[in-house]
Amino acid sequence: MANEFPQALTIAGSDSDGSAGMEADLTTFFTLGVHGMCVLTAAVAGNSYGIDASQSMPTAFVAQQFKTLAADFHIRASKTGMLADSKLIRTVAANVKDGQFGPLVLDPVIITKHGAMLLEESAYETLREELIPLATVITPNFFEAQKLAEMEIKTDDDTVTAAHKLQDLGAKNVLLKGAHHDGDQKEVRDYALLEDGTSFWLSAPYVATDRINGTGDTLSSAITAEMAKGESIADAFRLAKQYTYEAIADPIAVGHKFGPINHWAPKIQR
Ligand code: PXL
Repeated sequence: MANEFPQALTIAGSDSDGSAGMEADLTTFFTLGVHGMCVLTAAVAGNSYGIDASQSMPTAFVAQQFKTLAADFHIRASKTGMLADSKLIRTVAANVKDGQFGPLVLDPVIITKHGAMLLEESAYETLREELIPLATVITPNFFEAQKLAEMEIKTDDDTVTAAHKLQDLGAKNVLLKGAHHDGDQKEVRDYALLEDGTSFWLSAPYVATDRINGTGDTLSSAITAEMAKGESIADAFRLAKQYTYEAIADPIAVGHKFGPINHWAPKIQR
């Protein structure tokens, strides 16, 4: 039997509570009908209160995971999550640069919603120089976009400018996720800037809930899964935004504080 079933890869850290990181990525791939594979970069000891400890994988082992997967599978799209430090970023860049794992969705994970650092500050430059130029898609949140574009984002115009700066750094398509910190907020708006210069805003209702761990991982994984199934980038953005909104809107009770989103909730069309 040929190797044609849609296969996607996450290059990410494991989060022991299953709400974020690699676990959220693989759950998203699975529920969207894509076989998920993983290159483990790091692992964190986390629960719904926060992250207590974190450990990076040796770069030689990370490189071996890529090699072993490449020897067998037909991976149609891949994504990155937690990359921890410059050494790991360089290892990942060296292994994805010839495109054998399909187009790359770069989720430039820097910090958790609750303030735990998942990327050393000294590695921002490495991310900018080595990985952003390899990205077919980059999905920064509001905070990450400000760091990587080196500017403040206060208005829609600032958002558009930051997205263009990220494109100038080499990312072909940008989905810049809007802020969601205002209790009176009605919607969360993300800005999409495509390779051909066209752009559009994506909006979903704001849901006031603490159960949003893994939201960014899920959005970037859903984009990756849709690309692995052959959707266009614009459609992958739209489908992923809808999937993520539905997973937030119907929360499940897991843990005492900041829970996971609900990957069973989305009504999936295949
Ligand atoms: O959601 C960002 C994220 C990514 N990767 C890992 C994480 C988290 C957040 O907790 O633990 C491993």
